[in-house]
Amino acid sequence: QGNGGILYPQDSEFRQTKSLDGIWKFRTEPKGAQDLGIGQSWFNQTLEQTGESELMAVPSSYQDLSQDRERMNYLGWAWYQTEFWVPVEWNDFARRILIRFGSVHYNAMVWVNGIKVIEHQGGHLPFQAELPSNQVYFDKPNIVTVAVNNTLTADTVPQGFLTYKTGEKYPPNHFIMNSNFDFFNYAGIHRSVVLYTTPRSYIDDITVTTDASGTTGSVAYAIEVVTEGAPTVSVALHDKDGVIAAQGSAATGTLQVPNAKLWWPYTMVSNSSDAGYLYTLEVRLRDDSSDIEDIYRLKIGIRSIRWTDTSFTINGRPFYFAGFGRHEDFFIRGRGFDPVLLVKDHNLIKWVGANSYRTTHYPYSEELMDVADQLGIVIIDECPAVSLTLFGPGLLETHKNELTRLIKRDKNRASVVMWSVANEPRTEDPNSENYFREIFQHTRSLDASRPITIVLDSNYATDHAAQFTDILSLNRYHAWYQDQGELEMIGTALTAEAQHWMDTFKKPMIVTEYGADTIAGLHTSPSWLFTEEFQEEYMREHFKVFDNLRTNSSVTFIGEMIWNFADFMTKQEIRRVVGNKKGIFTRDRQPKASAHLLRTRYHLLANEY
Ligand code: BDP
Repeated sequence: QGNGGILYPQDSEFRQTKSLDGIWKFRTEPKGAQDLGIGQSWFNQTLEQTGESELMAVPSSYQDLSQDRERMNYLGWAWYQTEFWVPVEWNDFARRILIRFGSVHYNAMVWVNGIKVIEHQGGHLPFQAELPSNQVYFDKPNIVTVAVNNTLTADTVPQGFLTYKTGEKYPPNHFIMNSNFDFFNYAGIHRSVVLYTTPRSYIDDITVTTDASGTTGSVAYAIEVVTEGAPTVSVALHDKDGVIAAQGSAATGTLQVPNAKLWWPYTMVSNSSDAGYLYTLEVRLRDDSSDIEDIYRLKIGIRSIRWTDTSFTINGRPFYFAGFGRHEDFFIRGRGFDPVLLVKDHNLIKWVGANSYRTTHYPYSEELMDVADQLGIVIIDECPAVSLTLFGPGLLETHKNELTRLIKRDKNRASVVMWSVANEPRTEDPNSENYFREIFQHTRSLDASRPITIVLDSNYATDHAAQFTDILSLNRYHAWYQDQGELEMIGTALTAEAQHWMDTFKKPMIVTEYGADTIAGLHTSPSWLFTEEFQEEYMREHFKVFDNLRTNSSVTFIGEMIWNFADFMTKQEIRRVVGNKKGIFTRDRQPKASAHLLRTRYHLLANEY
């Protein structure tokens, strides 16, 4: 983990991909018999031979597909299995065969034909293993078995805490997993599984940092290759028409692009075809020890990001975030990747006129990030460190590793303009100070080209982490969690607070969350908590404050993101009626009255910036 590149698999002259998505076999373990499958070597048998097997879709979360109530609360290893053929032409010593998982939540072990090929920890980032050609069959089906464990601990991100409930009111061995985050702990093989090949001498990683000054763009690049002989690397930057805009003939260098077509957020250009302009960086590798060649084509946007204590600009123009917090969440598939939902969501985002979102509270799929790049939507890219508490050394190590891998995956994306290292950690705890000092240092050492933020719900006077941030990101629920229903206090509270944070830390500020649970179709007049009328009035009060802050010269206020884009699933608790209802869209993506209100505002804002 953390070593080697994790480029997205692609087909090219010298590379091939084969999807393993589809209907797999599946089973869980009997309650209280943890680790039964590993003990009985289920990876050496078919799941039918273990005595139980049901159908499971890949990718998908496994919870919502079953009629078994226990499945929703299941904790422990869940077993997946399928068969696949490897094309006989892949049986070639000049080729590597890999199996790659877009994401599996949370711990995973993978066996191919009974041999363990990888173990992996972490729910939202890709991982892969090479399959040695003497371990795969070319003349009969291969069997892949994946064991997935959704148990979180004090050292995982996010954290979870197993709690055994004992005493006469509980049955024997009664335990649950507590967590501080507000979304359902969906688990399973959440993103696509791909078998793919590369040449044996191959392009392992590409790092690109772009800049723009006037009409000239620059693309600094570094190519990492793994070769047997001496490598020759060359790069060519093609525009959308395939015309070569610049070329380089070394593994590292900087390409100058005169009259570059810059990557712009779609709200900042009048012609939508100018939004999200992507070049293709074609990287070629030749290995002189053989005839081996490799080619990888990476889509990149050329743009500049600059920030100071009083500004944030894209391509030299001030950018104001008008966006959302979101979730990868939908009926039945849970957190499983769904291209249908991806397209619908981005059509809704554009319909509302939002220019940005934060990948609350974990890295989203690579397919989704491609769409953001392509449409010109701005992303604050968040690591899965949500609601951290108890800042121990094990947690720090996991957290740093997740950041390393997130940045490795998303570093080349034009859409990503900021890293968010955590959401609502308990930063009133003095131990959080050294912890986040190290987290910020680590993140800066990996990428100095983007600002780094931490999303806080703390108090400016007792917070220990805001001092390290480039941009202040605040989550606030005035008149909702505190002072419930007292809409008239939003203006005074938020204005005073913004001023305090600004005076103390002197950084640009975004309100990254504010919101009110709203049951679609529930109406009262006058407004009352949970009604559509209340959500609208609550938003209007915030808009007034945001507009004052935007024009207040003593505060650099650079954005507002409503919580949430759509209703989403949470754990069971009495403050959540089948999930969190703060969406401006319902979970099935229909607008509440608030969506129309936000649409008017975001379109007006787009005219201003
Ligand atoms: C914030 C969290 C978010 C929750 C939201 C809420 O960042 O994950 O869903 O509150 O309570 O504290 O609706």
